[in-house]
Amino acid sequence: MTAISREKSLAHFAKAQKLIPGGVNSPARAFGGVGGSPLVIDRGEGAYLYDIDGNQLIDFVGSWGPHILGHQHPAVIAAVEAALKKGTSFGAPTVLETELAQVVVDAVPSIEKVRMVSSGTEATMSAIRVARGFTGRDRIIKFAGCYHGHADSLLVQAGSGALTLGVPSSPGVPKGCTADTTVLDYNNPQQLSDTLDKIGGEVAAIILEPVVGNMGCVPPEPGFLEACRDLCTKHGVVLIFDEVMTGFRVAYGGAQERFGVTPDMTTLGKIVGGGMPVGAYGGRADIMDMISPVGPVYQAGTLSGNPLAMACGLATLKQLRDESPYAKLEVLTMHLCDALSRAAQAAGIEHSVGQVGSMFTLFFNPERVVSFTQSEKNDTERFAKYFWGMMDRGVYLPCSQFEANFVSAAHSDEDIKKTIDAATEVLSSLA
Ligand code: HOZ
Repeated sequence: MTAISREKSLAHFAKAQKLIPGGVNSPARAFGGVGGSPLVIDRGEGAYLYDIDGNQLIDFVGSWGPHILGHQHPAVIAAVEAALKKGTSFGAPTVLETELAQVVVDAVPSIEKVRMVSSGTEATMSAIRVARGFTGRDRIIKFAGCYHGHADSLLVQAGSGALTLGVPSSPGVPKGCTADTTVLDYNNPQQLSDTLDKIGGEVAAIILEPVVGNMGCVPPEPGFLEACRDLCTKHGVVLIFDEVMTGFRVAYGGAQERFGVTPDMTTLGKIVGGGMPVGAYGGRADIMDMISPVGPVYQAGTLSGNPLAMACGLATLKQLRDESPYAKLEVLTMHLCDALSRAAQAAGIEHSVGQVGSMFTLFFNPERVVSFTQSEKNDTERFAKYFWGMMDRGVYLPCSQFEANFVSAAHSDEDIKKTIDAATEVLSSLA
């Protein structure tokens, strides 16, 4: 086995660092959690990425979630090409945005009306504003290790890049912006119940990732989502599922379909845009009708509902609806996770695996990770060695122990076999 060549990536990234803070437009991709510098990507095709040095890599990042169909799915490319020929942006209603809204409403149990925005951050930020407007209350509850984008009020004990880089609560966020944010432990219904008994009357919304993807893949414990639902109903609190990562991923209708728990509002991103910059938030019609111009809560955006982005998202969702790759993805991912676990066990490496559908994380942690408390025990040094070992064998993983891996419908049995062989070799070398 020889390490992949990285000369061109290294040279280009050195230039990028002089022009862009840290050389990246989003810190999670800076390789800060594993050391070294990122590969610079030239293109994606199906299950593979190709970097500017010409390396082919089996991709388990999928642009951090959107590419459930793999890169450049022909139906998606054709739809975007057709939209492109009509113009790139109008700042006016189009048929495409209503078509995508209809597909989303049909798919996601909680969504009766939906508003398109341009990112997951915008979706969560706006959903919180609407929940506050609807309830007339200010306080929100989030859970440690969940990441809901970088809006001020939500950047408190946040997961993803913030956790990887050790700044889960960011400087630059005024105290006033987080004074109304209460942070609790994920998967702890008793703590949530006790808290709401004390302050329930002040709380506008509880926001959570129904399966956490941003401290690695952490599933909800049985009963946790149901408890969130019941307690929100009891205290008149708006329950928001942040399904930016899980929407159209863990089931076509998201985690709420998979677990049978319906929130009041849902935020979407990633797959809903098929790889274009799209976020969306939706929910009960009486809550969504708080939004301007029907109601008084203001939210707007020049590129919201952008026709190229709508075409891309619409083609992706139609493909998922009509082909339904979910059962196959589940089997493939379970097979991969079982094999990774067996390889780690054979090498005597303490580990646990979190998996829901085609999202998973191999944790270098002796404990099952159910909340932020256990995730702090991850052996991040061992993860970094694993990451680079896999990279040198042509497998591209998320560059942080605190992120989820994604399997796509483009991954073949052969890709999964190659990944298992690579992992078996790397893990035995880390014993
Ligand atoms: N929030 C994304 C992962 N959890 C990171 C996006 C990026 O860096 O591209």
